[in-house]
Amino acid sequence: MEDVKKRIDELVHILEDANYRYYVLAEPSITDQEFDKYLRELEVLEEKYPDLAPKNSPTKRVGGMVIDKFKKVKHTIPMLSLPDVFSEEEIILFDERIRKSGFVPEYVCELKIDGVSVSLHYENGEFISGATRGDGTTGEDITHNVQTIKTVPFRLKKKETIEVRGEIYMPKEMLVKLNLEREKLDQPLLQNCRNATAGSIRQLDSSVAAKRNLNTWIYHLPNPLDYGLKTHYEALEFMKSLGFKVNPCNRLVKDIHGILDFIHEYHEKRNTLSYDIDGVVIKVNDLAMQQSLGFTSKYPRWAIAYKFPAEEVLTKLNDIIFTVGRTGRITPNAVLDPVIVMGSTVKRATLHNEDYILEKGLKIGDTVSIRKAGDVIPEVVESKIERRTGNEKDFVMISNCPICGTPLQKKKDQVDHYCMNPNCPARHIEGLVHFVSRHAMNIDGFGEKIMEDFFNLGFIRSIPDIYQMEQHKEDLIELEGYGHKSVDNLLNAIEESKKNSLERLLFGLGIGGIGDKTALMLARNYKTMDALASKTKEELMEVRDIGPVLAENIANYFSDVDNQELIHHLKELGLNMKFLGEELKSSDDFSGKRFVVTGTISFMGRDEIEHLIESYGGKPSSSVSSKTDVVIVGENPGSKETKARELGIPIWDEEKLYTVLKELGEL
Ligand code: 3B9
Repeated sequence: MEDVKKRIDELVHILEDANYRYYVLAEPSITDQEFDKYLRELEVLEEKYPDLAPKNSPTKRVGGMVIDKFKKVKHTIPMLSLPDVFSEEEIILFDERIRKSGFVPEYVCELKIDGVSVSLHYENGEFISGATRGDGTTGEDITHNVQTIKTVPFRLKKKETIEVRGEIYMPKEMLVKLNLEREKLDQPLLQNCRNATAGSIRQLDSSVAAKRNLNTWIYHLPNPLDYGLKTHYEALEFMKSLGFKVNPCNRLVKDIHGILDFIHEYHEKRNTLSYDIDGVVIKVNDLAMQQSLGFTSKYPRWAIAYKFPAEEVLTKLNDIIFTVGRTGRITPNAVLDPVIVMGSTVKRATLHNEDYILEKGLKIGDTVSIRKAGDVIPEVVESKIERRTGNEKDFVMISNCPICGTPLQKKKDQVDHYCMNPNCPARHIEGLVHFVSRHAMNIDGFGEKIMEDFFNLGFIRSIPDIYQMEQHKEDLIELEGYGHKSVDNLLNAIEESKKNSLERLLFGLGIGGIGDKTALMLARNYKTMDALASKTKEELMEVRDIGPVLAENIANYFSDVDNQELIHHLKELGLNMKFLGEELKSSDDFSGKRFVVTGTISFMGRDEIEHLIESYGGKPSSSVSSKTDVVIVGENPGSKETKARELGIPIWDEEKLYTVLKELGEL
């Protein structure tokens, strides 16, 4: 037992040290394989001897902890924010005001990270808790999510009892990745790193934050005098020496010139940083000086935040083109000479609707300014009227649908135009989107937006067109947002989808009344498309669960010549038309995990839940033990819930289960 305890301590030490060297110092000391080996050894020991598992174990960093609500945390020392200034004049005034009080200050310049403020507490060098700023007085306990951030030390290099504050942020690269995923799933894009960070740490389940690659910069020590420190810069150095990630760009400067140099330097370097900054923070270095300058009702008098102006670049508005959404809504889009704004190329920008364009008075041929104020989505700000040559053309809203020619309509008191033709081919977008969607052909990287683009460009107007996209490869690469790699990936995914089992194709065709479950049942029963297509209504009705309406729909569908041709065409294009056996679905939430369901779940029967868990490769079981990964708790749960809480096993309430199943498209 003593040996085990010693080994656990040793492993914790090795892993945390490796973590620190890798993530904080960026000087890896062991290989990933070694790290994984030690981590697994520790996991095994902790599983076998749960009583010996340390509270702050590196195994906690992988996430999986679920809380049922955010606890409020009162900040003993308030968490203040900073007054914003937008010009260099205001910084000069700030400096003058301080010097007029009789001080000769030195300043510390820091970067203003576009993230979320956090307070971290340690006791005897051990990580205890993390909280958001909230309103400055009261924040929320986000310990479970903070634990997953690799740069937050679990053990300090000295056994201090201490609070430090800083910023949690998401690297720019991660936001891009996340938005690519969200685009595929047709979820709204995250506007900036701050929103993405806030969304990640406001999750009850820490597995989300664990996957978001969150990071920290620590910049404030609330009780510097307790550690004999005299300046803010010393406080930064001290926090660094304890193992915190302190930004290496921080700079001690002598005077206003040093401040302005720093601002200019980082305005330039801004796009080369791996994280988003929205400005620079300037603080009086001397703590005694800070103290005598004091506070206004809201802010310290010894610090300000200079905000960078939003980057605007000029380019030419070559055209305004219209796209039709699957609801018939018409959207005007600016076609621009490609320009780089905040590090990414912009060729198109949405102009929302007619009013938006008229309010801005945009003309085709105008030089326009484009802004991406730390945000992801580019915006046309205004026309540069002084650059007009007289050759610009007025913008005229179209009056007919660009796809079917039907006169457009504007709904009362609304700004958007609609094509109201229910048979407008643009409406087919819906069917096409359904065909490629996750539960149908599951073509990775093919969201609604992309389908709308391809439809409007005329590349895809029917299902077979999807399988003839190769011929548009070069055109696609030319388009905004579809690089070589993403086009290759998409074409590969399309090719792969040909191999899908019959039920996916059946569901994808959108035959009235055939949901994914019915499609699976039909595929299981008839094995091939031809067998199904040859059945009469009466024959179909012999199968359990197929009623007269559904049977008729199916028989009608296959007797329609157009549909027969479609299926023939798809066969020629190489699509599989056979049932390939039961498919195992997968999900990080379920796969390989042991579940216990207890109590009554209002929206689903116990059997059905257990069946779903199994279909995702999870294992339902009836009793709670240390091997249980998740306990799903419904109404009147009883002793299993108590046991789960005692063992610290993650608990999903109805709401959590609902969210997970909803995300998987099971509800
Ligand atoms: C109570 C960087 C940011 C930042 C401070 C920052 C945001 C805020 C701040 C922190 N980036 N630095 N610094 N790089 N985004 C300077 C406002 N300081 C405080 O929150 C703070 C709080 C203080 C002093 C400072 O003293 C009091 C003690 C008791 C009552 C009232 C004040």
